[in-house]
Amino acid sequence: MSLVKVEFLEKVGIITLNNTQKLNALSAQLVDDIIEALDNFQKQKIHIIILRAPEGSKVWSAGHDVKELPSKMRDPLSYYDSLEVLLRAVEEYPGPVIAMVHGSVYGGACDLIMTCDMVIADKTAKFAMTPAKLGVPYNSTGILHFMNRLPINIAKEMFFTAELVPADRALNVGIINHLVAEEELLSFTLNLAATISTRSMLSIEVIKEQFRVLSKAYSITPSAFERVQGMRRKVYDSHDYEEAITAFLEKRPAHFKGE
Ligand code: YZS
Repeated sequence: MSLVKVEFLEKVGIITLNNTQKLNALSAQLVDDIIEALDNFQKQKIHIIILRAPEGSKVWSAGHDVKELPSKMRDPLSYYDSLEVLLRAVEEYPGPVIAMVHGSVYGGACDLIMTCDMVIADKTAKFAMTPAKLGVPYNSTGILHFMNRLPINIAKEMFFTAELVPADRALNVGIINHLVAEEELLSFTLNLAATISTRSMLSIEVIKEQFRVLSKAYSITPSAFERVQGMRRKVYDSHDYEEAITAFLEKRPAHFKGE
């Protein structure tokens, strides 16, 4: 059974993450289902996508499925990890992908909404970037997603504190494009999509690709890349990573030792 609900409404493809029992944690199966929905919309030449959770969900998505994170000694966020595959599919979709957010958004799901082209939210929306809570060495492409969207001090605060940023602050710092009343969330998002749909999709497709390519136009030396990977490896080989994942599964706070 698919973990997403797929609709076509007013020229827009709507993908609803629909595994609320697991708080829409981004498991490999949920990611596969989102990607299949995107592929089908692309084949039907549907240019604008809305990504949402079921109406009234307290949690939009709890982030990466922690139960699917590898145990110690393996990179938890390598190139082919399901979250990474999903983020690339959203970035490469040949038209705008709009995140419509009601409820809280954690970790990898926060990276997902940063990767979407726009974010529309209501006052229940909250956003937390959680790797430092789970002892995860976040990957450099993920850091770049935040650097490209937010002032660096704000991005660092999110990563360092792992605290939820409430909707009004998220609007002020630029995480979300528009903060709208709960009852207007869908109509506002559909109106925005309707405006975009009157414009040239040929033009929009290449502009999105230009933003993608130019926002990644950083070069680093091989030794800098290898040094960062080496530092990340120390983290995913550490006691702290193992302890944080175990603590999550045992539903208790993690005790970090810094090693
Ligand atoms: O006990 P059961 O089996 O019913 O399962 C519980 C939770 O274990 C499960 N669950 C998750 N399972 C896998 N991956 C998750 N991310 C996840 N989150 C929750 O869902 C069932 C219901 O959860 P409860 O905790 O009982 O629900 P509640 O008391 O309402 O609390 C909801 C929140 C969202 C506050 C709580 O579940 C929570 O803090 N979840 C973890 C949120 C989080 O930190 N996500 C980040 C995951 N990491 C990443 O995305 C990146 C890799 S990173 O770490 O780098 O940011």
